[in-house]
Amino acid sequence: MKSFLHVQDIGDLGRALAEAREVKASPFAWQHLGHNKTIILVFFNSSLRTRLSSQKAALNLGMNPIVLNVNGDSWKLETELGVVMDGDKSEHLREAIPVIGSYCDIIGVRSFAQFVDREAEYAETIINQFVEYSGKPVISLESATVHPCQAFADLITIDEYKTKSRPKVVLTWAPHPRALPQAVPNSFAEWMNAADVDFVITCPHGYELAPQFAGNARVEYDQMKAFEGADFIYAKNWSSYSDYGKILSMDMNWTVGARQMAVTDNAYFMHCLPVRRNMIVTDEVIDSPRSIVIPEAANRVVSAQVVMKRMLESL
Ligand code: AN0
Ligand code: CP
Repeated sequence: MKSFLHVQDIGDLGRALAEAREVKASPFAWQHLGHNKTIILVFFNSSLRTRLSSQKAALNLGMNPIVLNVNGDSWKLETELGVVMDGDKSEHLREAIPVIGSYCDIIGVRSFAQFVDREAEYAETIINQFVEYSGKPVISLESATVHPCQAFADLITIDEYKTKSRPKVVLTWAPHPRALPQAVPNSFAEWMNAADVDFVITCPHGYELAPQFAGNARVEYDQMKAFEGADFIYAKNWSSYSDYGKILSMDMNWTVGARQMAVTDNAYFMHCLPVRRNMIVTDEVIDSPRSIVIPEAANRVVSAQVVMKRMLESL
């Protein structure tokens, strides 16, 4: 695997889930693969789960992880080509990427959307420069439009908890005070569309995801209707794709609470975290026995480990 951004990069989902179960049952069985191998994790943005789970996955595989916090530890990096570098950025990605590549065997990159240029961000220009100029396999740790390690962990979690062969999975928008990227819902939609689930997206008008991610998923603008009979509720805020990066609603009726959960089929509640309580979800729902946000986060080690294992096997 040369890069991990999209669901197609992992190949057959049944096989990937079987491998996830093996990795989870025997996390240290592939320590030889990572012997004398190094992964560099480059963070342009904050993280708790991705940073720790990626390092843990690398350690489980016997690999040495190195974390670089751009904007904190390193020179500020220029990402635009052709600019006169007379500002606060001391180094360009064109040099930084091959240098990073020369120190490691795999690279992970976190680089959020900044809502400046939709076309450039949806072309994934930053992470694609890593793919092009590093010569090493590259993992998206949430790039401008996707968060595949999260979506894979979400699929693993749904596979573990489902009690029906084809569960109903609902992705619901929920309010948030700051403009957030579309990466998490984009990837979740992409992966659910590829999985054997009955997938519904519910959001206010104007929050429709980009067509390449929404695919043929059913879109329901009435949240209560969408929740009827659901087996999994996946909450997330995102900003508008059509009115790029804008907050169009702060309607607290969309906050997931007991009222909406009551019309589901005793659904499990999921969220990628970090979550703002009583904005996205009420305390009552996230603290209920049907909330699986912690095992979901724990599965981030498993998804990252399967991806790194595949990359090490193909070095
Ligand atoms: C980020 C986002 O919504 O993309 C990261 C989620 C994994 N969330 C925040 O910035 C709060
Ligand atoms: N879910 C997730 O990616 O969390 P972090 O932003 O803390 O890494």
